Formats: sequence, C-alpha cells, structure tokens
Amino acid sequence: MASSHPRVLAIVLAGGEGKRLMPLTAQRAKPAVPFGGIYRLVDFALSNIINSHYLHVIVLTQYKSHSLDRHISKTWRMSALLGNYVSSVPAQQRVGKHWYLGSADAIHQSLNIIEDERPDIVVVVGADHVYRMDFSQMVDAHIESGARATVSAIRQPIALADQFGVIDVDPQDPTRIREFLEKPVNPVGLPDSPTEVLASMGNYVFDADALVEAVTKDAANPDSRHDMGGDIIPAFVDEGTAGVYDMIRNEVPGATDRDRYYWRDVGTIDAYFDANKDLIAVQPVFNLYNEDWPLYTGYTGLPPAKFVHAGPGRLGHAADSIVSPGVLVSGATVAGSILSPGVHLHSWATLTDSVVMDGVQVHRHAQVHRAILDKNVVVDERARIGVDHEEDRARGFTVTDSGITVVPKGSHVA
Ligand code: ADQ
Repeated sequence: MASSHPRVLAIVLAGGEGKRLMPLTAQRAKPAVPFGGIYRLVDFALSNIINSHYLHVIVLTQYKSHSLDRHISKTWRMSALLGNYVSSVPAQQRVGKHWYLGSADAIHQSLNIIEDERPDIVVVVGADHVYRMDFSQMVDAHIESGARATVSAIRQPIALADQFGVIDVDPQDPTRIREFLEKPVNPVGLPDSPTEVLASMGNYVFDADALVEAVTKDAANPDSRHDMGGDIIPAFVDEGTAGVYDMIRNEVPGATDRDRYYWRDVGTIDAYFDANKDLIAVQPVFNLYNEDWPLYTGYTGLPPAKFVHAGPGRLGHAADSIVSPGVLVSGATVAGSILSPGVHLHSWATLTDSVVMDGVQVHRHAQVHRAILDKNVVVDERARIGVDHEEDRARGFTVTDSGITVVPKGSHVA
C-alpha cells in the first residue's frame, strides 16, 4: 500500500523495434532515433521522469540497443552518491532461454530489480513519444482513486484508433476503465465527440505489489502475448481495479496554450517528420524553449553553428529552421529544416523542409527537398533528393505516401 510519500521506481520500456520507422530503425532501437536536432526519442520520457523528481529509473532495452545504451550511459547516468541513477538493463535471459517476448515479459524478467528496490509505486512509461508530462500528478491521482493500475489517456482521432489502446470510461465513475481494447479495428467514438477516442498513452502507474502479481501471473499463461497494453491492462480492467488519468488534468510548468496537451506517437516516418516540423513554428506547436520543464540530452562539445559565404546567388543562411552546434552553412540556403550537430552545407546547395541528422555533408549545387537524411549521409555536387520521387525510389530510398524521401545512414548520394 502506498504511503503519502511513496517510494517510486520508474521503468522505461525501450526495447521496441519500431518497424514502421524503417529505415531509421535499421541500425538502432526506436527510442534511440535522433529527433529535433540534438535529442533522441528516449530523452522525452527520461526528462519527464527526472523533472517529476523520480530519481530511480531503469531503462529496459533489447532490440539493437548499442547506440541507446551508449546514449543513456553518456547522458543519463547520474550520481549514485546523490542517491539517484538511471541505468539501462538489457535483456538478460534470466528467466528462460529467450529474449523479452513482449513489454510485460521485459518487466517480468526484471522483477529482481523491483524486489531489490522495494518501491510502493512503479511508474512504467514508453520511450517513443514526444510530450511533456508531470508523472507525480498522475501518481497522486492514482493513489487518491484507489485503483491498482492507472493508465494515462489522451483524445486522439478515431482514424488512428488501431494504433492505440482505446479506453471506455465507466460513466458512473470517470476515474475507472470499463473496457480497454488494444488497437481495435472498429472502435466507437466518444459520446461527446464521435470522431475521437480516448487513447492510452502507453504510460502506467501501478501499486508495486499489483504489478508484480500481474506480470507473474501473465508469465505463466501460455496464451498471453505478454504485452502491457494487450494483456496486463485488460487483466486489471477485468478485475475492476484499472483507473484512467486524463492528460487534460496534467499541469506542466511553463507550458503554452499550444503545447499544453501536445503528445505525439512518432510511430511512422510521416508522423516523425511532422513532429520535427512542429518544433519550428514561431509559436511552436511543441516548445523546446520551456525552461521550467527542461528537456535534457547529451551535449556534444561541438563549436557554435556558423553561417558564411553570402554572395551572388548564394546566401549562407537558414530561415524557419533549427540549427544545432557544429553546423556550417557555407553559402547554402536552408529553409524549414532541422539541422543536427556537425552538418555541413556547401555553396549554392539548397535544403528545404528537411530533417538532417548528425554529420551529414551536402555539397555544392545539391538540392534536398522534403527529405530525411540519416547520420553521415554524403550528398555529392549537383545531386538531387526529394525532387524526383521516381529517381529516389530507383536509388533504393523509401518515399512515403505523403512524399517524404528517407536516405539511410551513411549513404553516398551521387
Ligand atoms: P505500442 O507502442 O504499439 O502500443 P509496443 O510496441 O509494446 O506497443 O511499445 C510500447 C513501448 O514498449 C515502447 O516504448 C517500446 O519501445 C517498448 N517495448 C516494446 N517491446 C518491448 C520489449 N520486448 N522490451 C522492452 N521494451 C519494449 C502501446 C500500448 C497502447 C498505447 C500505445 C501508445 O500497447 O495501448 O495506446 O503504446 O503509443
């Protein structure tokens, strides 16, 4: 039973493969995908946890976890002397000779950590979303409601319901879940808004003993997929002990009217691209500059960005863009783009509406439009990307339905 100052352990589920983000996830786990110039996706969940003052955090990793583990140990390892830490725990095959079967199995295989920590409450969050949230307010609501498991929820368009757990709230008690359907195909809209559903954000608060009991029982069930959304939450709903926490109740310091309820599952290339673009507007849809709820990441020690070589026909200039340290815009023209650390753009090159990751080089007269260039891509003189989609496909690049071209890590584009 949780006390008024509960001991909280936070678990970040970071083992997801992110198939729909290919090729960005060809060589890295989805939570390690770079985002917004200097961040990786996992930084949003971890910043929210640290800003919520939860200082005991484990990150469960599995799929292609090397760059994720390195990022976590470089950026997030904190001081054991100060009594706080973030550690990443790879799948260890402790329980049997298999890797994590699903997110619930990842927790089941890590029960030794929960036993060592003896928390009252366990906060379990995904690592794939861009948002700000104060989990301590959700924990308070969980304790007050008497639920054993609480799911955070946000309204989403009904067309996206098959990507989410969809929550039906008990009309007699709006803090309780009456039904939970994981990724339903024909969901019913909300009574007051038929074009929307109440979606699970994939963040949960549990009484620690209830979580241990649930994942232990689930592990013994051969018919289970061992999935938090598909199996564990529905079991609490069946038991009548699942609560819901509407994101609308969450008050994050410094939030703007525009970004107070911003939450994006960047599960597809198009969603990833759009969420990057959300950072750029004058009044950004998601504001990175909120100093009251800082977003932390690893710092590179690179020098400041530099803009040089303006002259006839060349600008050395970037408008409506995010520009990271170590970027060199030398006589190139950039608009509506996100430039990650160490990107170099050369004279007469143009780069518009694009997301460019670390170390990319774009040479003279090259044109890049509506593209995502993964790390260390080299674009040769006069090469074109995103200008002719047939040409892009012929070179083996992914082009999405909405016309975003993705160039895989390290490619040389002639
Ligand atoms: P999905 O995102 O489809 O739906 P999943 O693929 O299990 O569910 O990913 C959830 C989180 O767990 C991600 O952060 C992922 O990286 C991680 N994860 C997945 N498998 C893992 C494993 N074996 N080991 C460790 N971590 C793992 C979930 C919920 C839905 C909810 C959406 C919100 O199931 O109910 O609506 O999140 O996006």
